[in-house]
Amino acid sequence: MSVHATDDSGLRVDANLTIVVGVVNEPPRELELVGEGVVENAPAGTVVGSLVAAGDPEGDGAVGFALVDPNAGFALMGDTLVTTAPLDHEAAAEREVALRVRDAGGAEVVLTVVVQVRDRNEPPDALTLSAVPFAESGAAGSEVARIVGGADPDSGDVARLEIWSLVAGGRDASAAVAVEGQRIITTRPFDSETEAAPMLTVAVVDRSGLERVARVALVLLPVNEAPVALTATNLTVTRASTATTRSAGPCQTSDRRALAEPSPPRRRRRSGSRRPPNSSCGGASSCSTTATTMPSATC
Ligand SMILES: [Ca+2]
Ligand SMILES: [Ca+2]
Ligand SMILES: [Ca+2]
Ligand SMILES: [Ca+2]
Repeated sequence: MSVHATDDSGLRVDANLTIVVGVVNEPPRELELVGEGVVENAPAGTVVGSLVAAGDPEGDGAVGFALVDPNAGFALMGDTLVTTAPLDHEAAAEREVALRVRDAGGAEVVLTVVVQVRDRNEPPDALTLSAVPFAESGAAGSEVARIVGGADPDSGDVARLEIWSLVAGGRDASAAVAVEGQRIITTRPFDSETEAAPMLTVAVVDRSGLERVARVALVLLPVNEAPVALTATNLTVTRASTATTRSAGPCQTSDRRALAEPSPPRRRRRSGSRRPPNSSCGGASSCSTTATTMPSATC
């Protein structure tokens, strides 16, 4: 390099300068992660890829890597990057990992690689059912259970809710309940005498068929109900004052009269006298009937 200097009177002097550029070791300028990333939810220790440094001016390459944050979900095995915990694609589809890269001359630089966390279909979230007590004979639309959870974690996937059964096991399409938002409601009245302790099974199923199942015992409250019409067959009526009972044969007129009217006080019979039969029941104190509806049936 040539330089010159000139004073106020115009005198000038020229000189040649030589600049010597010293050699300084520089670290690599690039870092690549060779691999296909990792599938979400893969177990700890899954290999993510291999680290390859490049762009070192001296061409001496990298001799060591170190994680800037050793608690970021990754670990190093030599120049191989592995996971230390399952990763979630929906939480972060890409993860940046900062590494300290050192060359053979000891020059260091911090460079970053990007880990691709690949998606996979996952089942719906856990499903919880809580029973809501409801009265028998109530109108359709009564709430019997409430749903919590069951959302699908995958983007664009919507799990559908299905009623599987009102009894333990199996899939009963004839269930007398339906889904209304986060509620399970009746589609008809229930009867506590014939449907005591119904067990409800509900599932959420995603588009690929992955499912979560929940069960709950419904709380059906009995209601005091009016008596229903009484029908009797082969009814036997026994007069308390006698010990014998007949169970066969239709009632005769005299039987009805005897049962409908109070018996007169008994007179003392003379010794040796005999009471004649006074009815077609042969004097029996009881009879049977195959009819009909109480209380019109008097025998
Ligand atoms: Ca270097
Ligand atoms: Ca996920
Ligand atoms: Ca997923
Ligand atoms: Ca899914």
